[in-house]
Amino acid sequence: MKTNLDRIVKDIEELSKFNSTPGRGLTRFSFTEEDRQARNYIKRELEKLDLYVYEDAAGTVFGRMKDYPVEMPSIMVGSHFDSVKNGGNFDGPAGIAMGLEVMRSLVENNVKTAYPVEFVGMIEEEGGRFGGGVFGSRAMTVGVTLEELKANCDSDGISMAEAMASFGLEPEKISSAKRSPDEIRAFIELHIEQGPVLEKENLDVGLVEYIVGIAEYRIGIKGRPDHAGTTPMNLRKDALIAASELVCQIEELALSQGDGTVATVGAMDVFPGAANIVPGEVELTVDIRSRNQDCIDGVVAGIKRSLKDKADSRGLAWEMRELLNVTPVTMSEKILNTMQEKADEGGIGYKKMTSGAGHDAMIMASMVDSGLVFVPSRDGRSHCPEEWTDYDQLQKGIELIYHTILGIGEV
Ligand code: HGY
Ligand code: MN
Ligand code: MN
Ligand code: MN
Repeated sequence: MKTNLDRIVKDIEELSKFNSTPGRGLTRFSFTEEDRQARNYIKRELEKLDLYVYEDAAGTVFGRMKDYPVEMPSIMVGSHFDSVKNGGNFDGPAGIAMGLEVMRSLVENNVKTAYPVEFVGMIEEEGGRFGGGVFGSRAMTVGVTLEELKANCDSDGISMAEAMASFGLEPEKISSAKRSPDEIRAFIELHIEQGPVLEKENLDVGLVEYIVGIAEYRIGIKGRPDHAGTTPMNLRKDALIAASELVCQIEELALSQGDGTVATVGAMDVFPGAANIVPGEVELTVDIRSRNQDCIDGVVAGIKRSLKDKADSRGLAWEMRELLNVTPVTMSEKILNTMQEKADEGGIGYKKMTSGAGHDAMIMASMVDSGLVFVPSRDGRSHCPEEWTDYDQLQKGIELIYHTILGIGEV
């Protein structure tokens, strides 16, 4: 083993302390005190290695090897360090621990890689606070606009731009986070599988070939709040009835598409939200995923038809705001082949997989050669306090990426 298990354990355990819901899973939202504590831990670890440590305008943390020409593209390794609400300790931090431990091991073993290796720790991948997600990677690749930062608000109505400014960032400079493809030689992420396959098949790692496309929307349905006792049923403009019919139709739309298409209404708010008031307004989210873009488009079109029918028949208004729209992605074959080679050499059991979860790697893959390694999730659980990966399994994934990086120079 070239990596150090104790340091990997310490990274996960230290990062799990920066949590706004102790005892009720891990919650670490972007641009909060918990974010600050986590990023300071990460920066301290990077600074021990004499790396060039910096942040971009999106708040992504980088740690780049110094002794290479500045214009040389880097091999980026890492993941995200924000979390969902009441989530687990490994979704994101497993990849952060990988990035830190790979940097430590390369520096410690005085390895001269063909390209400078650069740690990357991103934020707001989950979209847990502002919706959408994969923010750090989008800022680096397709770019994010100041308008988006002003439009996306958290549940307290604070916009991303305001949160970033009070966090000490400069949202008006967000376009400076955009990189050109020739600055990055490759991006490699390690992530927990968040599913049951590797554990069931007793495999060490998953080598991700494809990542599903994701379309995420916030839908608003506007009717009219009325007295629950005096308003006859046929005169109501009840937004919740329409929303409830829509939720059932979304399930049918997903089932009708095939190709493993899934759709989820994960959140719904009813306004004013009192027992004796006819619901005047409903806000709901819908998250649609498939490895086939036509299927995603089919569900979206079906939702719009259904909303239009309801609006016409019930006298309601509606709007559908896109939060995220990423097409299905194929990971770099060159990197996948190198991973396979190194896994075979290291006696690491693997299978090629499609990811049903979204990751920063799917955004980076739209611009540069990208690879994604999964490590097993106990009982396939994730986005919950039960989320767990055995540390020796995590270390095997990290070892594989360490050796893959050595191989990329030859790719
Ligand atoms: O939603 C996802 O798939 C990822 O966990 N952000
Ligand atoms: Mn994640
Ligand atoms: Mn997640
Ligand atoms: Mn991810």
